[in-house]
Amino acid sequence: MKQYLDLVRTVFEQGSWQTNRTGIRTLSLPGASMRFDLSQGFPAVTTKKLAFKSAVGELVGFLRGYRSAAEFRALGCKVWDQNANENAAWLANPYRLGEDDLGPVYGVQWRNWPAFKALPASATGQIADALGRGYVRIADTADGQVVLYKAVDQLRQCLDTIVNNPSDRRIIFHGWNWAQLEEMALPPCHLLYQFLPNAGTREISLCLYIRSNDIGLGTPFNLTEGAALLHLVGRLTGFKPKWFSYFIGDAHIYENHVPMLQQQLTREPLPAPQLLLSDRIPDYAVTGQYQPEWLEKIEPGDFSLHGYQHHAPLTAPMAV
Ligand code: UFP
Repeated sequence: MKQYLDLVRTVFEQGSWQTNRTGIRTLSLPGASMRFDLSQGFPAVTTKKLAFKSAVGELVGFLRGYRSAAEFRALGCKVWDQNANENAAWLANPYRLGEDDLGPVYGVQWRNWPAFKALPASATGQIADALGRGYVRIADTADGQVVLYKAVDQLRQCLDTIVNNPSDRRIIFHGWNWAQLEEMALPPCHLLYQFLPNAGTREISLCLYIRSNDIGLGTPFNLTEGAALLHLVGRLTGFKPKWFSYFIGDAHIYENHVPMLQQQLTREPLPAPQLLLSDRIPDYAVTGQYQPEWLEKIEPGDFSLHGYQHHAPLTAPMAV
């Protein structure tokens, strides 16, 4: 994880102080990236202890389309508690459904993106095509439009395409849904995922774009989740995880994280661990049977780190 320390160093050297909605200033740098070869190990931060269980718990909650901090807590992940129940803007938001509600955050978009079409009632061929694609007719408007709806399981569609058409360059899922941004406790930070399978080598890579990343607390977490997701998708589709490219829009260090990160810069990174996925997750490359339902059946305990060495734990407060 030398790349993580290089990123921290770069932001210290080139970032500029900025204000933001949290009231805690950040040293911010517009644009940063890292690229990890997952065949060489898992990108776990080693210059402090990674909250691995919490990170994979959050990932599992996303895979299940959860929208409540209580559901995330039940998976061993408490990172949503403050955003659900202590963020003043969210507490006053008319879309908030009460204690622990987060709104239609990440997983809802990943698994149930609400898609609408409005077609002229006279376009019977188009309407028939939409119905054939799983859309449901929900309204006929006074001005002659037919409104159709379906919930798109973006992630499942990505897996289907990886299996059926791995040379496709459109294997994307997205979290940034304009129609629902104001209904969320937090608009998505990690928002664009693209899978890149290589049918020849049977390797699969992931490009991830994160619009806003808290380098002290968020980056180690998001690296873990993205890499763990790629391992899972690879297992279910019969590809070996290879490159994990990680792009950040606003890369920032909160002022109250500076001592923690300075301390990490004095520490020597340790060798990367390996990610182990439980044997109960079927390997498509071995079984030849496509079982995407494991996207929902997986449990946090199905992920573990082998050979994880790390320096002493360090903590800092999360900006809400
Ligand atoms: N943040 C992350 N990663 C995440 C996540 C949030 O780094 O997965 F959900 C951080 C980035 C930023 C804050 O510091 O949370 C979100 O604030 P804003 O919406 O103002 O960018």
